[in-house]
Amino acid sequence: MAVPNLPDRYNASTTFIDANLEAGRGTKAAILYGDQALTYNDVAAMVNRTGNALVKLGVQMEQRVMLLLLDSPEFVASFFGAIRMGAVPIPTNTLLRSPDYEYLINDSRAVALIVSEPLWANIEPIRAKLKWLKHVIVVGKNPEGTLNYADWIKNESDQLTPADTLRDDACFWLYSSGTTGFPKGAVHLQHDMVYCAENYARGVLNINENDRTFSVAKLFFAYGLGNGLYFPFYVGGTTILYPNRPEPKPIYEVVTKFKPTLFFCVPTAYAGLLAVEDTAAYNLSSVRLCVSAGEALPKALYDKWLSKWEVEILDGIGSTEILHIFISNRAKEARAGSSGKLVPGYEARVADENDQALPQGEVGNLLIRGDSTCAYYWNKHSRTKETIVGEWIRTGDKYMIDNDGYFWYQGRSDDMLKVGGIWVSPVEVEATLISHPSVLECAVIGLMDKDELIKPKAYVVLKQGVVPTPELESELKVFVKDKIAPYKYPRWLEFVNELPKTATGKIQRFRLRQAEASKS
Ligand code: 3UK
Repeated sequence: MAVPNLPDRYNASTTFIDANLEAGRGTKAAILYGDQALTYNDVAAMVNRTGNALVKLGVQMEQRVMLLLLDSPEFVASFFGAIRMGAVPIPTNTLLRSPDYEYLINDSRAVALIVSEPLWANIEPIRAKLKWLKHVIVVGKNPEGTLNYADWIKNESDQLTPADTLRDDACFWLYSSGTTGFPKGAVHLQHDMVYCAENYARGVLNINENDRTFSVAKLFFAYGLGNGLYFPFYVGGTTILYPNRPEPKPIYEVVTKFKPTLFFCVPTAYAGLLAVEDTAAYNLSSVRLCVSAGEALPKALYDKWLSKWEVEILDGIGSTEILHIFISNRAKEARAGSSGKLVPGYEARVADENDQALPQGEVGNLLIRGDSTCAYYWNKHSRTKETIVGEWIRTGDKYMIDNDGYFWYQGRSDDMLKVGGIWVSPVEVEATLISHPSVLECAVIGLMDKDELIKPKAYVVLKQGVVPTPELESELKVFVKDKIAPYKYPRWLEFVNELPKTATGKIQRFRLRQAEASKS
């Protein structure tokens, strides 16, 4: 096993909080957040106060606590505070819409929700429909019927003995979306974070206590949670947290001001950063390594970044189910356009449709074995069995391994799109478009933009008598943006007379993809 032996009785908060105090880092900065600097002592006290406040509310071991939080010290304290008292936090995407939250909160049966004030507006209209939710705690100004986070923890003790959890107990969940159906809650165990921190963060990035991390990907993503929280806390480093929308200029400003040594981003945001023309005021000289994940990093972006900022981007592939990156490029050995080589602690198999291993050099389905894989999907037995096969997990990705052991991404085996590093289901976008009174039918596929990054394109057949106009095109895009998470809207929309279909009437997205490919 590629991680330190953990005792049977183990609570993950001890590795990421207590160990830093024991190592004498109590007065060292753990979190930089605007003009605040929180030491490891401050963080430990806040974690324990939050844990004690949850105990006082009557939250029990194994019960879920939903976190709808911007990147902030409160996120950190809620996440580790819940783990410490034995509850199971669920960091949740802050970019979704009320119906999404209604599903997630009811599906998880969370008994408590900790929410940032600006996000409360998504919860208020559905509050009455949340069957199991007993307590709402708001970070910031709180409406009636909810608790105010700062007041809630103020008088609690800053000491809390960790709950008597086991190494293999549930620790936290992360929801992941699929092509059809609702998102699935991936149940991660107490030992998963330490596995990723040791094998990827230490093994590949060589992270150490002098590192300062800044993750453009937010903490609610599996990617951001490692980058911006449990990686730096594993080695007693410092994390820079930024609560706002990660637009290119503010990202550059944060990097210039707070001087991270490790910078984590997604390809779409690298493209956005490279599109900023005047960067004279910005300085990236503190950064020793840049990391990219979430979607494949095109070689052109790697090259442009290297020549502009003289620092490499290490592309690596991870997933919510495996928790973090399991194949990655290494410093000074990166092959642009590839995902790199296996991370220690993980094994890979490239197989055909019958799960038979393929000869090296052929394209097939990627399966991974490693001990950070989630135990199962909550309430979703068939989906669990389709995805997790004994010790192996199907990633849903197509890969080819070259002679030197580098892995080359070849696309998905389903129709799912990664847009700006976040899942978009074409089926959900299509269903939304069809709910517009002018639309008869439609199909959505992924198309490459000028940076070779995938964005959704919709083909729309209008109802009889409806005239296709540029105004209607804009109206339909806005319609989607208003109904579902805005990053899912089609960047291009083409009106067509008919869609390619099978004899049984199923829309053939692959024929649309082929038609687009033959255009270029
Ligand atoms: C795709 C990539 C090519 C691939 C993630 C780092 O993205 C993460 O998790 P998700 O569950 O998505 C997983 C899927 O995204 N993908 C991710 N990275 C790459 N494709 N090259 C890449 N470098 O389809 C994968 O199956 O949202 C990323 C760390 C933790 C993560 N959860």
